[in-house]
Amino acid sequence: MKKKTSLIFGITGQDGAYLARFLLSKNYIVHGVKRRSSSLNTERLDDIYIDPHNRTNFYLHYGDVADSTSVLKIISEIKPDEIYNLAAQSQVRVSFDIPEYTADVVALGTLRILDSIKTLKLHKKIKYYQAGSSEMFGGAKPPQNEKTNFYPRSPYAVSKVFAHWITINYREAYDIFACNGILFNHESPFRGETFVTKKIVNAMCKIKKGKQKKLYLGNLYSKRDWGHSKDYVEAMWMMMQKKYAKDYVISTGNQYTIKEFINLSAKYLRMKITWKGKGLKEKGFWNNKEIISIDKNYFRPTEVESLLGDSKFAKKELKWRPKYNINSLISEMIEEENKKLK
Ligand code: NDP
Ligand code: GDR
Repeated sequence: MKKKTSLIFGITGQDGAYLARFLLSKNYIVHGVKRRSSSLNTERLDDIYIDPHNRTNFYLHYGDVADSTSVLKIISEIKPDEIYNLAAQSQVRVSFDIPEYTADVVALGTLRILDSIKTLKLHKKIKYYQAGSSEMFGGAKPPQNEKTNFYPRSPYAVSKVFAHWITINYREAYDIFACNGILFNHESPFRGETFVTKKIVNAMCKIKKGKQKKLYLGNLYSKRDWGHSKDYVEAMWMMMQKKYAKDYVISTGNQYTIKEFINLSAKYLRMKITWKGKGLKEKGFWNNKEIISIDKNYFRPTEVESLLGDSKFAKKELKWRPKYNINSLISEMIEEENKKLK
């Protein structure tokens, strides 16, 4: 049987790295788009990015979703069966500092890919996946599912709402198989170091080994529904195997505060944290040492307080089930970080 060809925008990120491995395991030919950067950004792909001269199933191309000529050129050359658009300036806090850039990449980047498919008349061949986010629900009351109204609370989330609706618009207007995954937070050892779970795990491991003194955080009381990236990239692929494109919420259905995430990580590391004080003065102690403090710079101008996904639709239609829970997620992140520290 002819191998399927996939093209991943955002292949160098957390999900891109897991999705590439997953698709290779399904016998796909995988193409990925990487940005030019002054230092290497392919660290998460190192073990699959072996000798480029002896490869027949994995290829990287320079490109940028802010540059429509590169998007059009890559799609017209590869003519993939499936496109996964994972490219984004994905840091919510940073989107308040660089709102225009965030909108360009997240909102218009999506449009550039969809419009290339249309312009190249590849709408009958290519299936398109859009990386939507629970951040689009923002201030909406939990639990959130496909029928919940969006209430985005950051330039990032507003841009993702545009991306969501332009995906539906191109599906309806030009008959493109284009689906939106509305994914709740998902983490892993590959998670970027500025996201809260990875920041906590890395710091706690280092503090335990005496390699770091303190961890500074923002809001400890927002609640998130955290899954594992490996489970979530499988859901992306499952959506793309359906006959008709639809939109699906992907989540675990369990939520924890940031403080609970710290306590669970500490428990796994056998560190007993004692909490004292309130608000900006709240502090975490271990062995009578102050190891956690609040820094108001990590707060957001508008916060998303409570995300809790209801993914019954995906469970029914896709038969998707997460394999990880919060404890196996945390233990894997800690084990991998400890290996690095050795
Ligand atoms: P990452 O931030 O780890 O990865 C983002 C990827 O996009 C990187 O490969 C990055 O490249 C690339 N990228 C950034 N800007 C551009 C650009 N202008 N042109 C081309 N590529 C670009 O995100 P995740 O892997 O965690 O998430 C994947 C997608 O899913 C994102 O769209 C994110 O918004 C969305 N999402 C993520 C969730 C999560 O919890 N992880 C939940 C819901 C949605 P580089 O490596 O060079 O920076
Ligand atoms: P989020 O993830 O904004 O949900 O977006 P992040 O891990 O950045 O924040 C989660 C919550 O933790 C609070 N928080 C802190 N966050 C960070 N980054 N750093 C801190 O020091 C800190 N202290 C407290 C935040 O205020 C927030 O409430 C992620 C990204 O992957 C998006 O791209 C994706 O769309 C959503 O998840 C679903």
